[in-house]
Amino acid sequence: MPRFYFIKWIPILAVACFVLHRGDFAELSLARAEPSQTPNIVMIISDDQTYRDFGFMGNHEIQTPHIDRLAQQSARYVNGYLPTSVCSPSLATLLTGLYPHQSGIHYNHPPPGNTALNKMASRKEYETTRSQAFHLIQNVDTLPRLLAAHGYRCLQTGKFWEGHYRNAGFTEGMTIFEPVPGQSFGGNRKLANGELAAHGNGDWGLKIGRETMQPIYDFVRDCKKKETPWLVWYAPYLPHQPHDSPQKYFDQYRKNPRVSEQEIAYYASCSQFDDTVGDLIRFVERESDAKNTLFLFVIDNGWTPGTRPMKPRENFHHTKASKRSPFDDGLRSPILIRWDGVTKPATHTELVSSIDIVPTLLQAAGQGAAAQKLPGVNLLPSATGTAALPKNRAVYGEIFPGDAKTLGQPEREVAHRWIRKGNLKLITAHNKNAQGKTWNDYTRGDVLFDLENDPGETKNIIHEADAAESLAELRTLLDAWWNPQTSD
Ligand SMILES: [Ca+2]
Repeated sequence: MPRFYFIKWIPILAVACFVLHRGDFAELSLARAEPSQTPNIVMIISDDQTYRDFGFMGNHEIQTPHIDRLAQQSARYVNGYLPTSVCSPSLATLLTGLYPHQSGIHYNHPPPGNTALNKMASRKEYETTRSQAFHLIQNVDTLPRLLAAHGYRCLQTGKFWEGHYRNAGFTEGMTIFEPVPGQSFGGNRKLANGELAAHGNGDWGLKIGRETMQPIYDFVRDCKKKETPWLVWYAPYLPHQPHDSPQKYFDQYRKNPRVSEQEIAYYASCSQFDDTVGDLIRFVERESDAKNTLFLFVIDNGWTPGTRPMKPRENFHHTKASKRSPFDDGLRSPILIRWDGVTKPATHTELVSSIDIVPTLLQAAGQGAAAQKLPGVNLLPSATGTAALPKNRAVYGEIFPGDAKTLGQPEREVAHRWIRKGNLKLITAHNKNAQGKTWNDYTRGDVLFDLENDPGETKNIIHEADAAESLAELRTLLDAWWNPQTSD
């Protein structure tokens, strides 16, 4: 090669090397910046815990160090709401991304209701009757069904009201709609002929957390070995009653004069639950790939201990204004999202809802088209710090009796609708009886609260003149969301 040729090529080679070099770096930085399209997902769902009852939410007496640590590492949505305040329909929203009136799953117990189900003569009759509602979950694009269609393995553990885990599209699970001999803390009903039936709230799945974490550990290890993305539904029957935690959890609170008798057993169960969350997260950090795992935390509904004791003596009734009610003690939950290297630890004070969780998780798993069909908002842009949430968003929900009289007619069953926008919350009353009472008599008619000045929701301002304009706006928004008109 003549010398001038070589000289001529030097700058070109140098530029090519530089470009290649830059390209290498670009590829590396791209690999760091672009999250996996198939992150593993852990859904951690507390059962019956009031939104305040965590260290990170301002309760200085309760001990929840592991959830506090998760919160510290997460995008923290501290003003989260649940569309409804009782187990089954709230969990159904976390499976379907739909409001109860949209999925049709607005009850704990399908027709003819809990009392009538428990009076049935045989397990066969009980199971046949309860099964008549399972088409509602079988015929919808649930989160696990959509993920499984894209190569995920999805494990159900704990609370699950939809019969066999396969009904909701899980590929593996613990709940099989069969009673559990000898299980004392839930899952069974004893029928008139002495047979046990699966109560419908999780049966074998309820062993998770209370007795063992092994099914999750085995599942995650196997998925890792086979390089399969996975989803874990961890919804233990905690801190749900019975508040029968091991003694060490009671001992944490017995000597604290600021913790009342009725709080001790409940707080003990909260701490027991918190320990299991710590075990689960540590396991994923140690044996799986925490960098490629999205942790999602939410409560299914609130539960505030009242002062009235129950049997056994550790148990107390909950306040009327918490579980099942249209009030904040039943309806609020912090929502936490931790995805290391993708989400940013930060506190978000805008209103969000558990209706946002399924679209957020679908988006994280690269299924944006499915996410966009749902009513919720994708929280990832705010969680990653790339876009703020709207400041003036309204959140919505609905309260139904625990027992459904009918399927497919939510307008005939709904007891309350509610909307919160800014500091104002409107609760409307529906399907009143002849005495003008709604189910459980939570409100007589519609009520409006200013949650900034009245967080306990005790002062109804619906007739105050200066609230009239806001009230009209809330009514318009609520009706545009869902107006439950009956045909008669
Ligand atoms: Ca619950």
